[in-house]
Amino acid sequence: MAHSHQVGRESPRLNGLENVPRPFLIGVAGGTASGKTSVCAKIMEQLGQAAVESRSRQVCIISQDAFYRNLNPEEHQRAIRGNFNFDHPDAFDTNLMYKTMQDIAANKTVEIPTYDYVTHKRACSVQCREDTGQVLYPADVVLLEGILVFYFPELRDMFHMKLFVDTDPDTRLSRRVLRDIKERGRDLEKILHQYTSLVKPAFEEFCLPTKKYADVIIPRGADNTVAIDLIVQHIQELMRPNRQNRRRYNSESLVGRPH
Ligand code: UZR
Ligand code: MG
Repeated sequence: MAHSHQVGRESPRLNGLENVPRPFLIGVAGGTASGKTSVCAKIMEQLGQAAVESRSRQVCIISQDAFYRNLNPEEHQRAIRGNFNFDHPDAFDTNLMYKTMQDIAANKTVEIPTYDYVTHKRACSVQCREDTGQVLYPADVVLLEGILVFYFPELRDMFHMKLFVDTDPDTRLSRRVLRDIKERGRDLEKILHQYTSLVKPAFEEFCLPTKKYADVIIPRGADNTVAIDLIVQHIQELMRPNRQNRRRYNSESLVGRPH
């Protein structure tokens, strides 16, 4: 991947208040159906009530699933049979994901592709101007959630806060079964085959080892209201105007903007 100069660069620690950037980038990783999306939704909901001046109150969530790459015909056939490994790092368009996150970090407006789990296809190419893609305007806080958001070093190093949602595997499998039947048009046999042959081994090989990069590990996912409250309070505290250490922030920081 390009921009290799970024490899190995430590992201700012939580107590690095002297440089609170805008947007504040939060990575949320964890196994399939661990509750990443729900944790992000709760953080977003609670930050909406932040004591931040209303014009600058903006939080958005991006899913790594939006960056699944387009498959060739042979891969697509395998996907239909449930034999394509969507839990492997190679399943993603990492360059597009990284480029998009860099643009977001530079406060540019970006287009996020829409992915369709039923057809295993991107519903909208990045170039297309149809309504299916999501246009993302510069925001104060951007959450990127996905199974492998801490796997790629260049991406991992961009986050100012890293969360790992750590939910019991049995709970995840049962949620996954229900969700795949209801929302992703799968049958039980295929789901279980895919889970044992691809999803679980890939989780253990690629996702679980990235837990060590997390700043905060959230047991039980979205049920853990105490952890979510603490994280939200911390983000609010970092971004609150008129804080004692505000003078230490640079002019581009979130709290340093005129209001
Ligand atoms: P979350 N996935 C699909 O089921 N179909 C696709 O076309 C693309 C991805 C699944 C993928 C992974 N695995 O486990 C999951 N499979 O989406 C990640 N098989 O999504 O983090 O919401 O569980
Ligand atoms: Mg999800």
